[in-house]
Amino acid sequence: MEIKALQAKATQIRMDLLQMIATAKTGHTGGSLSNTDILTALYYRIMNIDPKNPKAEDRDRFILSKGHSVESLWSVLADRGFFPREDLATFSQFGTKLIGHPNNKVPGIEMNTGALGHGLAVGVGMALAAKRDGASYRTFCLMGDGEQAEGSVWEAAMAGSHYKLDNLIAIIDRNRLQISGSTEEVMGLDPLEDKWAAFGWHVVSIDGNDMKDLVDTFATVPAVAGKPTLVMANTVKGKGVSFAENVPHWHHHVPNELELGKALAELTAALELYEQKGEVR
Ligand SMILES: Cc1ncc(C[n+]2csc(CCOP(=O)(O)OP(=O)(O)O)c2C)c(N)n1
Ligand SMILES: [Mg+2]
Repeated sequence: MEIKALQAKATQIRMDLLQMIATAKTGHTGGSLSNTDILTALYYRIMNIDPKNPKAEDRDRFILSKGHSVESLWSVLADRGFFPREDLATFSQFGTKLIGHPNNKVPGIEMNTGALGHGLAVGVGMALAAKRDGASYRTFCLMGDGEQAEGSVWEAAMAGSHYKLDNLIAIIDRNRLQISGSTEEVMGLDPLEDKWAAFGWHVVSIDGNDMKDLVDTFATVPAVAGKPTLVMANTVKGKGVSFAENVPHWHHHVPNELELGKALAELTAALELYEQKGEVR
Protein backbone atom coordinates (compact mmCIF):
# COMPACT_ATOMS: atom_id res chain seq x y z
CA MET A 1 0.00 0.00 0.00
CA GLU A 2 1.14 3.53 -0.80
CA ILE A 3 1.39 6.23 1.87
CA LYS A 4 -1.96 7.86 1.06
CA ALA A 5 -3.77 4.53 1.16
CA LEU A 6 -2.07 3.67 4.46
CA GLN A 7 -3.17 6.99 5.96
CA ALA A 8 -6.73 6.36 4.84
CA LYS A 9 -6.55 2.83 6.24
CA ALA A 10 -5.31 4.11 9.63
CA THR A 11 -8.22 6.53 9.72
CA GLN A 12 -10.67 3.72 9.05
CA ILE A 13 -9.03 1.60 11.77
CA ARG A 14 -9.48 4.50 14.21
CA MET A 15 -13.17 4.62 13.36
CA ASP A 16 -13.52 0.87 13.84
CA LEU A 17 -11.82 0.86 17.22
CA LEU A 18 -13.87 3.78 18.54
CA GLN A 19 -17.05 2.04 17.48
CA MET A 20 -15.87 -1.14 19.15
CA ILE A 21 -15.06 0.57 22.44
CA ALA A 22 -18.34 2.48 22.44
CA THR A 23 -20.32 -0.71 21.80
CA ALA A 24 -18.47 -2.67 24.49
CA LYS A 25 -18.54 0.32 26.90
CA THR A 26 -14.96 -0.49 27.87
CA GLY A 27 -11.50 -0.13 26.40
CA HIS A 28 -8.26 1.80 26.21
CA THR A 29 -9.00 4.57 23.76
CA GLY A 30 -6.01 6.94 23.97
CA GLY A 31 -3.24 4.38 23.56
CA SER A 32 -5.05 2.58 20.75
CA LEU A 33 -5.40 5.83 18.82
CA SER A 34 -1.75 6.74 19.39
CA ASN A 35 -0.40 3.45 18.01
CA THR A 36 -2.81 2.98 15.08
CA ASP A 37 -0.35 4.41 12.54
CA ILE A 38 2.45 2.12 13.78
CA LEU A 39 0.25 -0.98 13.43
CA THR A 40 -1.02 0.12 10.02
CA ALA A 41 2.51 0.59 8.68
CA LEU A 42 3.58 -2.82 10.02
CA TYR A 43 0.53 -4.87 9.01
CA TYR A 44 -0.22 -3.34 5.61
CA ARG A 45 3.28 -2.66 4.32
CA ILE A 46 6.18 -3.99 6.34
CA MET A 47 5.62 -7.37 7.94
CA ASN A 48 5.74 -10.67 6.13
CA ILE A 49 2.44 -12.20 7.28
CA ASP A 50 -0.25 -14.33 5.70
CA PRO A 51 -3.70 -14.20 7.33
CA LYS A 52 -4.54 -17.51 5.63
CA ASN A 53 -1.51 -19.17 7.18
CA PRO A 54 -1.02 -17.35 10.48
CA LYS A 55 1.46 -19.91 11.82
CA ALA A 56 3.75 -19.95 8.78
CA GLU A 57 7.26 -20.64 10.06
CA ASP A 58 8.87 -17.72 8.26
CA ARG A 59 6.27 -15.13 9.34
CA ASP A 60 7.47 -11.97 11.01
CA ARG A 61 6.49 -11.96 14.68
CA PHE A 62 4.64 -9.10 16.38
CA ILE A 63 4.15 -8.71 20.12
CA LEU A 64 1.88 -6.01 21.53
CA SER A 65 3.62 -5.67 24.87
CA LYS A 66 1.35 -2.71 25.75
CA GLY A 67 -1.48 -5.22 25.65
CA HIS A 68 -4.11 -2.85 27.01
CA SER A 69 -4.34 -1.05 23.67
CA VAL A 70 -5.57 -4.20 21.95
CA GLU A 71 -8.51 -2.48 20.27
CA SER A 72 -6.32 -1.13 17.47
CA LEU A 73 -4.80 -4.59 17.01
CA TRP A 74 -8.18 -6.38 16.90
CA SER A 75 -9.35 -3.85 14.28
CA VAL A 76 -6.24 -4.36 12.15
CA LEU A 77 -6.29 -8.17 12.40
CA ALA A 78 -9.98 -8.27 11.43
CA ASP A 79 -9.44 -5.93 8.51
CA ARG A 80 -6.43 -7.97 7.32
CA GLY A 81 -8.60 -11.10 7.36
CA PHE A 82 -7.29 -13.04 10.37
CA PHE A 83 -10.91 -13.37 11.55
CA PRO A 84 -14.29 -11.97 10.43
CA ARG A 85 -14.90 -8.23 10.87
CA GLU A 86 -18.30 -9.03 12.45
CA ASP A 87 -16.42 -10.50 15.44
CA LEU A 88 -15.37 -6.97 16.43
CA ALA A 89 -18.91 -6.39 17.70
CA THR A 90 -18.29 -9.13 20.32
CA PHE A 91 -15.31 -7.29 21.84
CA SER A 92 -15.28 -7.76 25.63
CA GLN A 93 -18.62 -9.59 25.63
CA PHE A 94 -19.05 -12.76 27.68
CA GLY A 95 -17.56 -15.77 25.88
CA THR A 96 -15.73 -13.84 23.15
CA LYS A 97 -12.16 -14.56 22.08
CA LEU A 98 -11.68 -10.82 21.54
CA ILE A 99 -11.05 -9.98 25.16
CA GLY A 100 -9.59 -6.78 26.56
CA HIS A 101 -5.97 -7.86 26.04
CA PRO A 102 -4.21 -9.97 23.35
CA ASN A 103 -5.23 -13.61 23.54
CA ASN A 104 -3.18 -16.20 21.65
CA LYS A 105 -6.26 -18.29 20.85
CA VAL A 106 -6.93 -15.65 18.17
CA PRO A 107 -5.11 -16.15 14.84
CA GLY A 108 -2.31 -13.61 14.47
CA ILE A 109 -1.59 -13.26 18.20
CA GLU A 110 1.83 -14.61 19.21
CA MET A 111 1.67 -13.96 22.95
CA ASN A 112 -0.81 -13.15 25.68
CA THR A 113 0.08 -9.75 27.09
CA GLY A 114 -1.44 -7.19 29.43
CA ALA A 115 0.85 -7.25 32.43
CA LEU A 116 3.29 -4.62 31.23
CA GLY A 117 7.00 -5.38 30.93
CA HIS A 118 6.94 -8.93 29.58
CA GLY A 119 6.71 -8.63 25.80
CA LEU A 120 10.29 -7.72 25.01
CA ALA A 121 11.78 -10.63 26.97
CA VAL A 122 9.69 -13.07 24.93
CA GLY A 123 10.63 -11.13 21.78
CA VAL A 124 14.29 -11.67 22.67
CA GLY A 125 13.59 -15.40 22.87
CA MET A 126 11.88 -15.42 19.47
CA ALA A 127 14.72 -13.46 17.86
CA LEU A 128 17.34 -15.69 19.45
CA ALA A 129 15.46 -18.78 18.22
CA ALA A 130 15.47 -17.34 14.68
CA LYS A 131 19.24 -16.84 14.86
CA ARG A 132 19.83 -20.37 16.14
CA ASP A 133 17.50 -21.90 13.53
CA GLY A 134 19.00 -19.84 10.71
CA ALA A 135 15.51 -18.42 10.06
CA SER A 136 14.99 -15.07 8.35
CA TYR A 137 11.93 -13.73 10.18
CA ARG A 138 12.06 -10.51 12.20
CA THR A 139 10.49 -9.89 15.59
CA PHE A 140 8.73 -6.59 16.32
CA CYS A 141 7.71 -5.64 19.86
CA LEU A 142 5.60 -2.57 20.64
CA MET A 143 5.89 -1.15 24.15
CA GLY A 144 4.39 1.83 25.94
CA ASP A 145 6.49 4.64 27.38
CA GLY A 146 4.90 4.23 30.82
CA GLU A 147 5.86 0.56 30.45
CA GLN A 148 9.52 1.61 30.52
CA ALA A 149 9.20 1.86 34.32
CA GLU A 150 9.17 -1.95 34.46
CA GLY A 151 12.62 -3.34 35.34
CA SER A 152 12.09 -6.41 33.17
CA VAL A 153 12.17 -4.18 30.06
CA TRP A 154 15.79 -3.35 30.84
CA GLU A 155 16.80 -6.95 31.49
CA ALA A 156 15.43 -7.81 28.05
CA ALA A 157 17.22 -4.79 26.55
CA MET A 158 20.49 -6.05 27.98
CA ALA A 159 19.92 -9.56 26.61
CA GLY A 160 18.93 -8.23 23.17
CA SER A 161 22.27 -6.52 22.68
CA HIS A 162 24.26 -9.27 24.42
CA TYR A 163 23.00 -11.78 21.85
CA LYS A 164 23.48 -9.29 18.98
CA LEU A 165 19.86 -9.63 17.88
CA ASP A 166 19.75 -7.44 14.79
CA ASN A 167 16.54 -9.28 13.83
CA LEU A 168 14.74 -7.69 16.81
CA ILE A 169 12.97 -4.33 16.54
CA ALA A 170 11.51 -2.76 19.66
CA ILE A 171 9.18 0.19 19.24
CA ILE A 172 8.18 2.61 21.98
CA ASP A 173 4.86 4.42 21.64
CA ARG A 174 6.29 7.63 23.13
CA ASN A 175 3.07 9.53 23.78
CA ARG A 176 4.41 10.98 27.05
CA LEU A 177 1.34 9.89 29.02
CA GLN A 178 0.61 6.80 31.03
CA ILE A 179 -2.46 5.81 33.04
CA SER A 180 -2.49 8.64 35.56
CA GLY A 181 -0.69 11.50 33.84
CA SER A 182 2.61 12.52 32.32
CA THR A 183 5.35 9.89 32.21
CA GLU A 184 7.88 12.51 33.26
CA GLU A 185 5.88 13.30 36.42
CA VAL A 186 5.07 9.69 37.36
CA MET A 187 8.47 8.13 36.60
CA GLY A 188 10.91 10.28 34.64
CA LEU A 189 12.33 8.54 31.56
CA ASP A 190 14.37 11.13 29.70
CA PRO A 191 16.92 10.96 28.21
CA LEU A 192 15.24 7.75 27.03
CA GLU A 193 17.04 7.46 23.67
CA ASP A 194 20.43 7.74 25.43
CA LYS A 195 19.45 4.99 27.85
CA TRP A 196 18.61 2.55 25.04
CA ALA A 197 21.81 3.48 23.19
CA ALA A 198 23.78 2.84 26.40
CA PHE A 199 22.19 -0.63 26.52
CA GLY A 200 23.73 -1.32 23.11
CA TRP A 201 20.77 -0.68 20.80
CA HIS A 202 20.68 1.19 17.51
CA VAL A 203 18.21 4.00 18.24
CA VAL A 204 16.07 5.85 15.70
CA SER A 205 13.71 8.64 16.75
CA ILE A 206 10.76 9.41 14.48
CA ASP A 207 7.29 10.96 14.32
CA GLY A 208 5.23 7.88 15.14
CA ASN A 209 2.07 9.35 13.64
CA ASP A 210 3.75 10.16 10.31
CA MET A 211 3.14 7.29 7.91
CA LYS A 212 6.06 8.13 5.65
CA ASP A 213 8.47 8.34 8.59
CA LEU A 214 7.20 4.99 9.88
CA VAL A 215 7.41 3.20 6.54
CA ASP A 216 10.85 4.64 5.69
CA THR A 217 12.21 3.62 9.09
CA PHE A 218 10.76 0.11 9.23
CA ALA A 219 11.89 -0.53 5.65
CA THR A 220 15.52 -0.09 6.69
CA VAL A 221 15.64 -2.43 9.68
CA PRO A 222 17.82 -4.18 10.64
CA ALA A 223 19.92 -1.08 10.09
CA VAL A 224 23.11 -2.03 11.94
CA ALA A 225 24.59 -5.54 11.81
CA GLY A 226 24.86 -7.13 15.25
CA LYS A 227 22.62 -4.59 17.03
CA PRO A 228 18.92 -4.67 17.86
CA THR A 229 16.97 -1.58 16.80
CA LEU A 230 14.88 0.66 19.03
CA VAL A 231 12.39 2.89 17.22
CA MET A 232 11.33 5.79 19.41
CA ALA A 233 7.94 6.58 17.87
CA ASN A 234 6.97 10.02 19.15
CA THR A 235 3.18 10.01 19.10
CA VAL A 236 0.14 11.85 20.41
CA LYS A 237 -2.09 9.93 22.77
CA GLY A 238 -5.66 10.08 21.43
CA LYS A 239 -4.36 10.95 17.93
CA GLY A 240 -7.01 11.79 15.34
CA VAL A 241 -9.75 12.87 17.74
CA SER A 242 -9.09 16.51 18.60
CA PHE A 243 -10.75 16.54 22.00
CA ALA A 244 -9.03 13.30 23.10
CA GLU A 245 -5.50 14.29 22.08
CA ASN A 246 -3.09 14.61 25.02
CA VAL A 247 -5.91 14.30 27.56
CA PRO A 248 -4.84 11.78 30.28
CA HIS A 249 -8.42 10.82 31.11
CA TRP A 250 -8.88 9.39 27.59
CA HIS A 251 -6.46 6.57 28.53
CA HIS A 252 -9.56 4.47 29.24
CA HIS A 253 -12.38 6.90 28.66
CA VAL A 254 -15.26 5.35 26.72
CA PRO A 255 -16.79 7.83 24.27
CA ASN A 256 -20.46 8.55 24.92
CA GLU A 257 -22.90 8.87 22.02
CA LEU A 258 -22.20 12.57 21.49
CA GLU A 259 -18.42 12.14 21.66
CA LEU A 260 -18.54 9.13 19.33
CA GLY A 261 -20.54 11.12 16.79
CA LYS A 262 -18.09 14.04 16.91
CA ALA A 263 -15.07 11.74 16.70
CA LEU A 264 -16.46 9.81 13.72
CA ALA A 265 -17.32 13.09 11.98
CA GLU A 266 -13.74 14.35 12.41
CA LEU A 267 -12.30 11.08 11.12
CA THR A 268 -14.73 10.96 8.20
CA ALA A 269 -13.57 14.45 7.22
CA ALA A 270 -9.93 13.31 7.44
CA LEU A 271 -10.71 10.25 5.34
CA GLU A 272 -12.33 12.37 2.65
CA LEU A 273 -9.27 14.60 2.61
CA TYR A 274 -6.95 11.63 2.08
CA GLU A 275 -9.17 10.09 -0.56
CA GLN A 276 -10.07 13.23 -2.53
CA LYS A 277 -7.14 15.57 -2.25
CA GLY A 278 -4.40 13.00 -1.85
CA GLU A 279 -2.98 14.67 1.25
CA VAL A 280 0.06 12.87 2.59
CA ARG A 281 0.09 14.35 6.10
C1 LIG B 1 2.54 -4.72 35.39
C2 LIG B 1 1.39 -3.79 35.16
N1 LIG B 1 1.18 -2.78 36.03
C3 LIG B 1 0.13 -1.95 35.85
C4 LIG B 1 -0.73 -2.12 34.80
C5 LIG B 1 -1.94 -1.21 34.63
N2 LIG B 1 -1.80 -0.33 33.48
C6 LIG B 1 -2.49 -0.56 32.34
S1 LIG B 1 -2.14 0.56 31.16
C7 LIG B 1 -1.08 1.39 32.17
C8 LIG B 1 -0.35 2.61 31.69
C9 LIG B 1 0.55 2.30 30.58
O1 LIG B 1 1.08 3.47 30.05
P1 LIG B 1 1.89 3.40 28.71
O2 LIG B 1 2.83 2.27 28.75
O3 LIG B 1 2.49 4.75 28.50
O4 LIG B 1 0.75 3.07 27.63
P2 LIG B 1 -0.06 4.05 26.65
O5 LIG B 1 0.22 5.46 27.04
O6 LIG B 1 0.46 3.78 25.29
O7 LIG B 1 -1.49 3.67 26.80
C10 LIG B 1 -0.99 0.79 33.41
C11 LIG B 1 -0.16 1.28 34.52
C12 LIG B 1 -0.47 -3.19 33.91
N3 LIG B 1 -1.24 -3.42 32.84
N4 LIG B 1 0.60 -4.00 34.12
MG1 LIG C 1 2.19 6.22 27.13
